[in-house]
Amino acid sequence: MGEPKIKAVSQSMDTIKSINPATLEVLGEVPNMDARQVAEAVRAARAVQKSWEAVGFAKRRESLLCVRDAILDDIDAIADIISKENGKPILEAIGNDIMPVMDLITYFAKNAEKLLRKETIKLGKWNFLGRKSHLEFYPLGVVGVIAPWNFPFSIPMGEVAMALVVGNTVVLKPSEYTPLVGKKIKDIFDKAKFPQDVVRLVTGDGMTGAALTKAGCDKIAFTGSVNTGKKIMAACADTLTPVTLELGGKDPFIVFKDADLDVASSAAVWGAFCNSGQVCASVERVYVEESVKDEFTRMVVEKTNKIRQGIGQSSDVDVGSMTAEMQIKKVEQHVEDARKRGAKILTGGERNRDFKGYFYKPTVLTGVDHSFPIVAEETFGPVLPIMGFKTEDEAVTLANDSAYALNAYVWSGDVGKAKRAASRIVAGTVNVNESLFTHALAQTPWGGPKASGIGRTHGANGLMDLVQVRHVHVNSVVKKKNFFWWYGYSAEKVDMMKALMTALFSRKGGRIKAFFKFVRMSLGAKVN
Ligand code: TXE
Repeated sequence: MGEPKIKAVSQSMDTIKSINPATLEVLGEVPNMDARQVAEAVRAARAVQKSWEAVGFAKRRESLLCVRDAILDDIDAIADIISKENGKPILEAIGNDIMPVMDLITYFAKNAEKLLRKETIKLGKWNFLGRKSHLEFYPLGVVGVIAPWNFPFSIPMGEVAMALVVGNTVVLKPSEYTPLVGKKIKDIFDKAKFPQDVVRLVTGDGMTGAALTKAGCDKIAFTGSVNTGKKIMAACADTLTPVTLELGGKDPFIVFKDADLDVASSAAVWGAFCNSGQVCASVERVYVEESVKDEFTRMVVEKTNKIRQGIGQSSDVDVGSMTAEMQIKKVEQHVEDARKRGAKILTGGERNRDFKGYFYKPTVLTGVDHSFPIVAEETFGPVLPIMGFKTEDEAVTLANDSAYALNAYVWSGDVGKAKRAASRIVAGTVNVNESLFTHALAQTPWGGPKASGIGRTHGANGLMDLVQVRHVHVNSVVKKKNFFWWYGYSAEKVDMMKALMTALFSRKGGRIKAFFKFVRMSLGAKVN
């Protein structure tokens, strides 16, 4: 029996098999849905959107708290399928996938209404002319969520919950590598007694995702690779469908010599190898001040060698398997390339053959620079390249020398210095004396510039990405003279406009005189 086929290149397959990447056992299968099925799901989600919007914040809040209850009631089964389908240790399934969702639901259930409260705009001098403006926020409609496999629960659940709380309905397309977690998400909404079709699930491969981008959604929220992000943006351009794209990172980790090296080295090890390095916020490039580089590297290697690798469902395992064969192959290519070009592999550097599945040994290497793919491209695996720097300027320059800009880390005993460096790094998030973590904060925005994508998920900024803005402008003095710029154009009116410009903007004097000229002329202005 050959290896189960887990990713379709075309939709010749009716079903997709889900496998356990640690054991290569088949876990189940799901339909590989086509464009017709996807369009039906979007139509159904659209049909109930207005009624979901109309129930209001209080009812939606209560519904989401029922989702939270349903998760808590089923925590072991949810963690088990996350761990089995993705390969990560059970503690990470609970701590990094489920826990952030519980917190996110709690935060947005409580705060979404407040964050989207009607907002008055100060109009300055125009207020005196009786004008007032305010902003209202209302749902986009149907949001299509296209999800990855690295955090198969927390990424889609977070996006789905945020889209729902503001009154959108959702069509979710989980990754073809983790479709059973997608099914579990749908079960949770069913158990929480969500109205039918408010959350629809479409399972399948990239073709199913592509169909969703063409099915008339009002937004596509995507997390995944740069290449697919570009395809999605191009597909959405046709219908001017807005996109939020979270496309990963190549996060720098700067260690100044005054950092607590023991804590910083543990932070680097955890940040690089958590989830087998398949994290968009992974520590992917470490820069250490030269005078402490050897000591720091020694600590990192020592700690890496203590990591216990194994099947994720045992509770005493630190690093599980990777999720997909294509991903472990990418890691092998990057490490082999580095080895051939003279990099020093200090530990790891190969698959862990003690297991049947996709296990790669946590790997630490030096002797690399920015010309190596392992430093320049997103490896998305358990590798930790360490380089040196001499000055703060050099550290910042190295950190900024990347196609990506999602997230960065600065470690120093001098928080002022670390904050100064942080403010010079181009990134969506810069962490001082921290590792991973902030994706789990519902309150803070997630996303970054350059190849890391467009828009934000999480936080007030993320919520704004899921609503439309309506500007309402009210004129409370309805007199014709108040609209002197309307028809009835004349040479006097041109003069009057010029007087107004001088009165408002001149820096050369004559503003008061111009103002009175304007008032005098406006009294005689005629409007048709
Ligand atoms: O991603 P894809 P893959 C990066 C990481 C990894 C690489 C490839 O570097 O090595 O991406 O992973 C759906 N229209 N990240 O191949 O293809 C697909 O079915 C619409 C970073 O898994 O981007 C899946 O649901 N949808 C990342 C989702 O897109 C399409 C997390 C992601 O798949 C589609 C994961 C199409 N044409 C991987 N083609 C992060 N940002 O954290 C595919 N899909």
